[in-house]
Amino acid sequence: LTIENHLRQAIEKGEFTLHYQPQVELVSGQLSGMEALLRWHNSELGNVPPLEFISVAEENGLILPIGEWVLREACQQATIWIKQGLPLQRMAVNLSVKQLSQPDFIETVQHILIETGLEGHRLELEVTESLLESDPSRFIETLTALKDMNIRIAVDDFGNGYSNMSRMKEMPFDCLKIDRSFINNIGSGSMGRSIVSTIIAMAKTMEKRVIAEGVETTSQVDFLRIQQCHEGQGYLFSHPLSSKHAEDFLRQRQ
Ligand code: G
Ligand code: G
Ligand code: MN
Ligand code: NA
Repeated sequence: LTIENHLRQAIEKGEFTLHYQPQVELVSGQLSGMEALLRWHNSELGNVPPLEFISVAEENGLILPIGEWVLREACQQATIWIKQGLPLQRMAVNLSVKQLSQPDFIETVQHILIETGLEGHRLELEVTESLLESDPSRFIETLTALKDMNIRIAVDDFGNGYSNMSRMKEMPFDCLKIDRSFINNIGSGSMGRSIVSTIIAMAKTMEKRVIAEGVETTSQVDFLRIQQCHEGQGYLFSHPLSSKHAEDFLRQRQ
């Protein structure tokens, strides 16, 4: 069987799980949220990394049911943790541009929030910068409708793709996630640092929150704090965790 055939059956066979990676406020050290990350284990293929199967799923349309499964599962889990009084402010979920392009996407999200009992302000949706490449205006309506539901919108992998200030300004984003390749270069010279501080300054000019991805060292955190980056995510704080380990992590922070 090809990866595609296995992927078709993966939801009904219960082969997907979510892992959760903590996001931390850099000044207070408090947990701000968790990002849900999709994991696929198939008995024949073993663990297949998202980078390998998400592009396949985007090509054959399976990203729609898979993405819906992810959103429902992440919202359900967030509701459970919040009801238990655990200190989770927000759950972040990755979206494919394909999902956002569906005419019924807003209805789907509304339905899942009602079904799972999660309040809109507890949800953050991550879209990639590639959204801005073709015709970003066609997404403004959808993003605005999400904002009207108090959902936060984050631009993932920021800095990697095409973006310009004027287009960015028109888009109703709340938050920029600086791609980890830039964070990785903080320690390798003044050029790497000045790129990061420029991205942060640009985000602040646009009045967006900034999250640094792929934070691995304390010296990176020190630099990011001085630059007044709001939040960080990365192995320094925690690897992505299974739901059980994520729950333990939340309990320790209670
Ligand atoms: O840990 P990691 O290997 O999970 O993630 C690799 C890539 O897969 C990241 O770019 C991440 O955004 C993407 N990814 C992880 N989970 C999901 C998901 O549920 N939906 C989409 N569209 N992308 C995801
Ligand atoms: O594109 P997105 O931000 O959704 O991707 C998240 C990916 O980054 C996941 O594959 C996750 O496992 C990975 N990741 C998270 N923290 C770190 C880190 O500190 N270093 C590295 N190298 N990868 C990380
Ligand atoms: Mn992401
Ligand atoms: Na990213």
